[in-house]
Amino acid sequence: MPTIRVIDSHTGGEPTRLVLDGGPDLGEGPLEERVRRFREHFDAYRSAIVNEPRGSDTLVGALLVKPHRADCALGVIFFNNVGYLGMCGHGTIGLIASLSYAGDLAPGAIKIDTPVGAIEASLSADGEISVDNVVSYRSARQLAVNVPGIGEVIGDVAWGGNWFFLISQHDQIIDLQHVDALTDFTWRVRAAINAQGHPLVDHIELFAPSLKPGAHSRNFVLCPGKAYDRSPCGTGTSAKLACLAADGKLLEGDSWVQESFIGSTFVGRFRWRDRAKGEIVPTITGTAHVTGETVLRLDPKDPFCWGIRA
Ligand code: PYC
Repeated sequence: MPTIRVIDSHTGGEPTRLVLDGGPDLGEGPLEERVRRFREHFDAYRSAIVNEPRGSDTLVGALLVKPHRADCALGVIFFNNVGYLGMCGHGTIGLIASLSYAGDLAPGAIKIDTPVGAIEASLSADGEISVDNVVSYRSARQLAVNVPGIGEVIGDVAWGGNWFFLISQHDQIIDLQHVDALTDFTWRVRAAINAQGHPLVDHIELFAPSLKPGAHSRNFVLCPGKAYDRSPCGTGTSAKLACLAADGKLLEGDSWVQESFIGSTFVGRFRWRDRAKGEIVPTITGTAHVTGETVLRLDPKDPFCWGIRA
């Protein structure tokens, strides 16, 4: 019977399932090509690994692959309940914590290939993990989106390894009691911004002041498969840093402490890559905890062997 060996972890509450063996063989070539192969020929593996009954809507999968870029030591492709991610910040922190747990990684820095560019992760002796993410930038400032049933919503469009619409002006209450209302609001906003000429925006991010000492902001991030990110979202925080940098609200090297919807935090910093173009290299710092080591069984007699798919 085919099996898949995984290590599970969570980063600030958001789970990652790292596939060590038994995943699909995507061959060689640039990782953006291998993602296409994954989607077109092996998508059932994605569903088997992260969807119910083995997983859940919040789970992000990480497939370890051989890197294509010569300066990278390993490659990774992230996926979720509905598809594939360009990059994943919490997932990279989970990947590093899991490799360290497995005895495959010592403290230090490692360059990692992803479908959207090379990143660098550093593991410190105390378990803290920092990720120098792909170049991030804002592509639209204060864009007005007409959302049916809600009205005009204003936000910024930014890239942080995935595309985000970032909204600070809203009347939503960002706490756990309001999760249904927040999901409904952000899901409608996503449909409207997609319809309004931004089809690639698949993460919607709301911000509010944080009550946590030391934190600069609290967020709610709706992911493409309609689950909210339990972590502060590494790529979402990168997109936020790009907006703050462009607005002159955060200086190069200064810290931005982003609190998640459930109270976990990432520390974000940036350095300019090209100030004139508003391009930054964000660094996201956090920690992850290993929650399990599992061998998934692909039982051909199981009617839900390949996961429950919409
Ligand atoms: O941390 O970048 C992130 C992320 C994306 C989706 C879920 N988490």
